[in-house]
Amino acid sequence: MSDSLLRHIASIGDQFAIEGSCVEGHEIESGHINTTYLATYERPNGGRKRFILQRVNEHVFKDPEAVMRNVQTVTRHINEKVLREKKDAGGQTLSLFPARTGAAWVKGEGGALWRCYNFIEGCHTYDVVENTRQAYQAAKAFGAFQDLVRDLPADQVEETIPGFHDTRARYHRLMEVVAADPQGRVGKVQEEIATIQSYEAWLGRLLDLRDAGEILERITHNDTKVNNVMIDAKTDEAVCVIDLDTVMPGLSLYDFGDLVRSATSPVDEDEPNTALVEMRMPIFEALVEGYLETARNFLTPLEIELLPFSGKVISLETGIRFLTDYLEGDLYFRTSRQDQNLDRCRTQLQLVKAIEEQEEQMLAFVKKVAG
Ligand code: ADP
Ligand code: GN1
Ligand code: MG
Repeated sequence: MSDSLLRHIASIGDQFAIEGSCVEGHEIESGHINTTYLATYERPNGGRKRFILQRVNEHVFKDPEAVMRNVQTVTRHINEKVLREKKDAGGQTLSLFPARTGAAWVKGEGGALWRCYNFIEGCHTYDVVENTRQAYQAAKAFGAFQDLVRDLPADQVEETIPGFHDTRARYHRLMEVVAADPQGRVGKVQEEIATIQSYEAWLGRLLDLRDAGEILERITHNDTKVNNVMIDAKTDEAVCVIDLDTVMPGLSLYDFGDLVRSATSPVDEDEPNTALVEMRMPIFEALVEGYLETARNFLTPLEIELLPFSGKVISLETGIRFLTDYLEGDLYFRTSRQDQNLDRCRTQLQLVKAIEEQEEQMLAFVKKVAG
């Protein structure tokens, strides 16, 4: 921890109504979007308390204040319900810690918008799921989360990223970027483009079903990557769903699908050796069991049947997004090395293939569990 980083973190944290002084701080780099610091404060009585300080990425979120209004609405709704119904997914809940002014966020240099959350103690987030219990717990927690927010009136939640899971629009955008080739990288990714094009027939299927009224839009999380749930380090129990910036109207299936995408592979999302990517069936089974435990009461039979497909479609969508960002010069997702977004794209396409190969067994399992 450098002195200048500590001073920087303290200069942000001190604007929140935290007692005492900032004695430790470091950056958490597991998310691809926001800037996240862990700050430890020493209280006047000598006790220590930890906080998360987070800068909303204003390149990704064009209206960061709308994001904050949503986060306020969602955290309040959940906290009230959990208190009233004692219906908590695991134990702790996420709350915004107020600024000294009483506001829910502070404005820093260059218009940066910072917020402060309670630190969820005793937990880890996993980029790669280690066992079926973690998978079961994560899916159960996201199902419970969907159940908690689905009664939020749609007019109380703003669309923080328009068309976020419009897979078809994501595809057309990729094709535009391929045509423009702003960084001269298209030559290197012909194979990936051809693979993506070969999937065009089914990539809009969930959207078509939504438009036909066959599957319903609800308020959903929309970023259910498995490292967006805090898992108890000792018991592997899911304690709290985090990363609420994209809670808005969406399809429950995109949430489940993103769990399949992010939890079933045994290697990191940016693994350069795609031969190591797999869709681990026992992890998928645990995801289905955990998710149905909390989501069965509101999912329709058609949605349940589409659970395996949802993993395939969001792996493709995410692959498309990584490739688009690679071709545009790595402007959206945080990268720490060259070709990282390309490697990320390739793992996603490998997952699509792995899911396609096992889709029948996946569906057979879903049918068995759903009865
Ligand atoms: P991003 O949008 O960049 O993904 P996240 O909100 O997911 O940002 O936060 C990034 C990481 O920071 C998470 O994966 C988690 O490890 C950690 N984190 C975020 N919020 C908390 C919290 N309230 N308590 C503990 N850790 C947190
Ligand atoms: C981003 O913020 P993070 O790292 O939890 C992204 C998701 C992608 C994911 C891919 C707001 O999630 O949509 O699926 O990266 N979040 C946003 O790893 O774009
Ligand atoms: Mg995150």
